[in-house]
Amino acid sequence: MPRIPMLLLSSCLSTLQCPVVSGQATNGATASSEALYDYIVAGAGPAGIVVAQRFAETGASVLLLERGGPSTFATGGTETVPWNDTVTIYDIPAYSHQLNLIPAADGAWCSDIPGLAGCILGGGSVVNGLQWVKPATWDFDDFPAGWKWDDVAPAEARLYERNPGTSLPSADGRYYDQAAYQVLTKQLAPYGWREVDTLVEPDAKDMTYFHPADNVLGGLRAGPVRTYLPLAEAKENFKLQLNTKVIRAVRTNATITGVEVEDASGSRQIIRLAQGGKVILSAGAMSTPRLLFNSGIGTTEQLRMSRNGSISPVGKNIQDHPMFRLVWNVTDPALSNLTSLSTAQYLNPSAEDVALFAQGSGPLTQGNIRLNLWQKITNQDGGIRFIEAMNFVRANGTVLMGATLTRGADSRGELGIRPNGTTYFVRDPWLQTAGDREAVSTFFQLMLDYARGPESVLEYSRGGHGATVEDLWAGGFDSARHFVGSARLGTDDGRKAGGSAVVDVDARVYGTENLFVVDASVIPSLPTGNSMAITMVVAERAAESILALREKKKE
Ligand SMILES: Cc1cc2nc3c(=O)[nH]c(=O)nc-3n(C[C@H](O)[C@H](O)[C@H](O)COP(=O)(O)OP(=O)(O)OC[C@H]3O[C@@H](n4cnc5c(N)ncnc54)[C@H](O)[C@@H]3O)c2cc1C
Ligand SMILES: *[C@@H]1O[C@H](CO)[C@@H](O)[C@H](O)[C@H]1NC(C)=O
Ligand SMILES: *[C@@H]1O[C@H](CO)[C@@H](O)[C@H](O)[C@H]1NC(C)=O
Ligand SMILES: *[C@@H]1O[C@H](CO)[C@@H](O)[C@H](O)[C@H]1NC(C)=O
Ligand SMILES: *[C@@H]1O[C@H](CO)[C@@H](O)[C@H](O)[C@H]1NC(C)=O
Ligand SMILES: *[C@@H]1O[C@H](CO)[C@@H](O)[C@H](O)[C@H]1NC(C)=O
Ligand SMILES: *[C@@H]1O[C@H](CO)[C@@H](O)[C@H](O)[C@H]1NC(C)=O
Ligand SMILES: CC(=O)N[C@H]1CO[C@H](CO)[C@@H](O)[C@@H]1O
Repeated sequence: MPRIPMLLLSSCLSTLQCPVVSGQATNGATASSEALYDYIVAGAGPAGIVVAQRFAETGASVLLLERGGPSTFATGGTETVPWNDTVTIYDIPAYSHQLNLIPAADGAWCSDIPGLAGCILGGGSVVNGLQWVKPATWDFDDFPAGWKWDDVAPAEARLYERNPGTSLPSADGRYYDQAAYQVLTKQLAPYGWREVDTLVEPDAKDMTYFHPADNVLGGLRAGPVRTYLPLAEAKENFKLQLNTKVIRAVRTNATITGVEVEDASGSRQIIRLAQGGKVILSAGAMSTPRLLFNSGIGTTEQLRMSRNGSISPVGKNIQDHPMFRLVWNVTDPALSNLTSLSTAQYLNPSAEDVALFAQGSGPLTQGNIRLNLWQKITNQDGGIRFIEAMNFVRANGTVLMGATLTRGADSRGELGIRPNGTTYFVRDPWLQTAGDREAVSTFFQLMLDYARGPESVLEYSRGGHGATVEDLWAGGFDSARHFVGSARLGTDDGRKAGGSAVVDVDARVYGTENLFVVDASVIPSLPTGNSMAITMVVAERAAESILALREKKKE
């Protein structure tokens, strides 16, 4: 392999090669690695792993860079549990919603963004709630031609072939710990709701409920770390490098020549692309914008224009599902003996549950959500929005309903970068519009009406049957951690007046030759459900486009 001379960046050769943002910007990258890559992918989350694997299977040389360390046992993760030394806390489905309570997982979260995301091999896919929600066909309506439902269907099929998800995670065919399911099915029974298998009918999202589909395979957490990464690692032309933080794409005008990275000791290096190579940013919706800003691409406010950046509406369109945690008390004495395992019982499981787990069965093989429900809300002005509620039990005799406002929500936030390199909300993305608040209130009223119905088995925990919509609002809301849109994909080039897109239909950053974004950032509007599956569909579809560019060039 040819040796590349050391690159000294102590002085900028031209303004356009200079890093833009202070704090994260370089002033001391000294060495350059000797290898040259066809593809450098920044971030090994759901999107980054999928695109890197698809590139690697063509025989191209691929470097996948991840700032975090290993996660699952198979990847070298060391956070095993006392009762099984071949599984880590990330492997166990029942730990998915408890990870924030497990100190050993503290290092898994990103520390430099305004919300929760995983900064560990697998990104969100190893720390998330395991909800495997296949996108609805209309979730692609706001994408441009080439990305509509019919266009992405083959990409989806490829994804589900490897990573199908399951509505029945326990191998023995039983559902465990079903208190929330039993209570809610009874509560909904009088009102015409329909039980569906969401994996079979992903478009059934109005007055439907179901056992959630979990991202579980063989009793363990599934996802790209298990279903894609091993395929890539089997190829000699693929390299995964952990504990390596990408700082920026190194560019000369429109051409990217490599990336600047920082290792765990803080030392910096330039890794170079081969001739015709491409850099893919897959750092997630709250971190990819940092990489763009640092590469001189963003809004004037974020770039402090004196540095001659390229103007682009990076961060402008960030969106998320707001989530309300509503606690309902069970009032029906016939249901009062329903109990649910506590967090302590999951973390220190019984010998029986440990033995079941070893067989791929039992409560430890399930995620924590017990029943999902969807409702379509039509506002006074005709606007349509969806509500998804994820239900489980945190205390006996109660149901915790995580009600989230999803597709149709039209609030938009803006993500910026601070001088020290952390990203923050210039404007937060939740419930900024009257229409979004109206839809939430309508859903609250419906649940209160049900609670006051003759056959009700629930009442709101604060205020009981006298509770009002205002009482439900009073509990506040939180992020559902489903961030999208901070580098949206579209044909309306954001460098031009009125344009909003950061990347074109090939996921290429406008104004660059060979810089791409492939992750939840490019999704133009909120999906109807949780964002992991649609992000992986987008990655499969983007890999197709990016590989086709190479073919086009050959011709
Ligand atoms: C707590 C939580 C619960 C969730 N629950 C669900 C759920 O149940 N179902 C669902 O569908 N979705 C859920 N989500 C959302 C889902 O996980 C995300 O939509 C999805 O992971 C987004 O994938 P991504 O590839 O865009 O980015 P990410 O998953 O954020 O991956 C980005 C990767 O890039 C790495 N990275 C970041 N910056 C750099 C850098 N500078 N250099 C190198 N590497 C870098 C990160 O470490 C990470 O590995 C949840 C998210 C969280 C945080
Ligand atoms: C970059 O662009 C500037 C301005 O258009 C031009 O003068 C310069 O030659 C370009 N640099 C390279 C290396 O192409
Ligand atoms: C709960 O009570 C019902 C009768 O009301 C009974 O049929 C059922 O077995 C009880 N369940 C448990 C777990 O005790
Ligand atoms: C519910 O009650 C059962 C039986 O008393 C107990 O084992 C369990 O820990 C309780 N669950 C919660 C969530 O408190
Ligand atoms: C640990 O979990 C794995 C994976 O489910 C299983 O194969 C193994 O038998 C378990 N070991 C023990 C000691 O339970
Ligand atoms: C970055 O700056 C913000 C705002 O000044 C501060 O709150 C935050 O703690 C800083 N973070 C780091 C990692 O320095
Ligand atoms: C609901 O249950 C909780 C805990 O048992 C209790 O504190 C609260 O008062 C109950 N709410 C109502 C309205 O009865
Ligand atoms: C095209 C452009 O914006 N050029 C600017 C680059 O930065 C210098 C100095 O900061 C300005 O003088 C140029 O106008």
